[in-house]
Amino acid sequence: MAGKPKILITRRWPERVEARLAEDYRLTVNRADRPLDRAALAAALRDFDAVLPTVTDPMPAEIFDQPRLRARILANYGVGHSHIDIAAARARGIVVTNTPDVLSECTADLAMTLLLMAARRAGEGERELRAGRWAGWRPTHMIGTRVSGKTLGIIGFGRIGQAMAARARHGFGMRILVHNRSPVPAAILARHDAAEVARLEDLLPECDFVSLHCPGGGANRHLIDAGRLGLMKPSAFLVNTARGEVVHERALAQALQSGAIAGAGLDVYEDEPRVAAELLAAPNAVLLPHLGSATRETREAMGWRVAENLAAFFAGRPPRDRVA
Ligand code: 8YV
Repeated sequence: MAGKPKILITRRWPERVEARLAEDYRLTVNRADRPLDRAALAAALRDFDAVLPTVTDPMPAEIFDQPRLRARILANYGVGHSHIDIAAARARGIVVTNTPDVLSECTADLAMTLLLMAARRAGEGERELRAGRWAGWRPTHMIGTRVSGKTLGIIGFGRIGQAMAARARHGFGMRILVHNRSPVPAAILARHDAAEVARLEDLLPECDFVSLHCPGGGANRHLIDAGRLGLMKPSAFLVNTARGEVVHERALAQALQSGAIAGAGLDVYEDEPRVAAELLAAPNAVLLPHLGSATRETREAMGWRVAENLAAFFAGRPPRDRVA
């Protein structure tokens, strides 16, 4: 038993994955399932061979600034890793892995859910009905926006962006425009009849819907700000299932309020789980609590993917999903 690596899961995980990890490692689980504070995360880096964090565990550079660290790997549960200062981890010789692929389909499903809900005013309609305010059918009641055949701009054309394009193009006959930090191979664009637009400023005015699928973190912080929201059509909708920091939240709330854009569907926020009062007050915003990957199948698959990365690392092989 003493020979097995000591690992920490910072939140509760699907039961079957926890059970398996408990067989293979000396496992500690944060059974309270509340976010660990800075001191607890710093202690985890001193006390465990592997820490398995999530989006609720901010790990800035300072947390690695301790004389003696035991952790050799941060096997992140999730594809996004902007909560971890990768450079600081690397500088201390700590490997970082993530869980790509297994959550692409479900996250794209949720982005499409938000797009449809915002366009068809599904949140507003449900709130009206549940409040007993529905006065019955009429030709002018709660008129929304047609989705089929419209133009969708996808910002960030990685795995999730492509899964979104597949749904929009082949399910809804949408025209797909793409903006990506590096050129997208022609074969991938061809699969979705997608056209690449080099400048965001040229893409935004063309779109009826804009969906964000780029990474979070410093480089993309406030990528969508007041200026860029101003380039969108007043009839257009913004969907964000990427990271809250990609959108300037206050500017978005203002754009929703002034009618600079027609609506938004959000799954992620700048300061989760806090949601700005201005967004809560906006009837044309559909707001979900970071549910992108929240299906039984995907959350288990994410766990198995972490387990695979850990097994490789402790066997001395390169983990499949190494990001640092
Ligand atoms: C998770 C996600 O909910 O993987 C991601 O990047 O946003 C979601 O799948 C969460 O971030 C896991 O840490």
